[in-house]
Amino acid sequence: MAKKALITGILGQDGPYLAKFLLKKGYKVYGMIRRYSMPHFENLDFLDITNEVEYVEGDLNDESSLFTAIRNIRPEEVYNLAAQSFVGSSWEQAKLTTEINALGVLYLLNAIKFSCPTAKFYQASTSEMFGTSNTNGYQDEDTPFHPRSPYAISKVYGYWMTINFRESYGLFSCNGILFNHESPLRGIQFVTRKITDGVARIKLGMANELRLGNLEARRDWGFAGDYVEAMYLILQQDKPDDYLVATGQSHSVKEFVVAAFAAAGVDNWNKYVKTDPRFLRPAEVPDLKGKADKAHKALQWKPKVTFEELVKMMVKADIKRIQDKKS
Ligand code: NAP
Ligand code: G4F
Repeated sequence: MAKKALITGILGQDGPYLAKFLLKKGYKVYGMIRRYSMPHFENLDFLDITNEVEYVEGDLNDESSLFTAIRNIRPEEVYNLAAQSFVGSSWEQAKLTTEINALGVLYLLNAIKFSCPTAKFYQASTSEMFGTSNTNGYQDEDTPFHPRSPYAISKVYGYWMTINFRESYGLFSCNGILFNHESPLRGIQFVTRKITDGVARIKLGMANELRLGNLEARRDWGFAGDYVEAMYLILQQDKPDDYLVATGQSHSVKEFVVAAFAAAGVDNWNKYVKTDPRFLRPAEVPDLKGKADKAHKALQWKPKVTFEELVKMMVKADIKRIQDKKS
């Protein structure tokens, strides 16, 4: 019998990459979707797996929908990827962000505890929890948290609740503390995709400027397709535990911009890029760079796609996407 995995957040960036990876491994994949006014399966279509996933209705804010889904499916593995994941919106929508990202984790853990306690649970935790904190210029599993946004604070709650269910009830519940990971499926609001989409439009003569916020912020950017493999590996270990997943290299937003313009073959990037205070945050996380030694050793996980390859992949995909729409 095929193993069953339930993925929340199936329509986002990571959900489709993880689903594709698990389908290749022979899993039956269930994807949780909330009620939508307009269907949006583009990311699953992009990976050609829309019809291979079985969909279940549910919302992290609706406890009973989670109980029903867990009770009916009885999955071996649950990957909780659903979230209000955009840091920038979390100041304006702090309550909603907290309800989904914090309480949603509690509801899902409770559903597992009461309806299928053998299910292994993966929580999508984040490097944002570190905020301004670092250990000799890096963050690792021992670096204390200093969350700087309602988003990061909500994720700290989910992180500790995941550990608490492990320690209190013996659940196989684990955190992946993932640093920024990107792809052609990245939401358009996030800075990498905003840049590659903007550069593609400039290249094709459809725009003549790109407005951004803090160009000096630094992130440890990896490829989402590599990072979902780490999620899977975390749940295959003998004991539940928490792991940091990162490339170990950081680049500034400006460096990403320069690389994206170069990938598109457009000169003079600073002619097009304007800084705009609308995109500055009330409290910034200036520099994230992860030390993933534990994941390298215990999971035998290493990222494959380099920063330069990632930027090129995203720029190429955005140029193609726009050209395909025009034709
Ligand atoms: P994403 O593209 O924003 O996808 C999140 C998904 O969650 C969306 O499909 C969304 O559904 C769904 N969702 C939101 N609220 C929900 C609710 N109340 N009930 C059910 N589903 C809901 O995020 P991602 O980049 O794939 O990231 C996956 C997870 O990893 C998130 O939890 C994120 O916080 C975390 N994370 C991401 C990164 C990163 O760099 N990407 C790094 C660390 C951690 P709709 O499509 O209906 O809006
Ligand atoms: O792409 P971002 O919006 O991602 P951020 O805030 O790092 O969060 C992402 O990664 C986290 C992991 O560390 C996830 F947990 C989270 O769910 C999400 O996936 O912004 C990256 C940086 C920030 O410092 C921001 O201030 O880029 C800076 N930035 C500069 N100009 C901008 C812009 N960000 C956005 N979104 N838009 C701008 O115009």
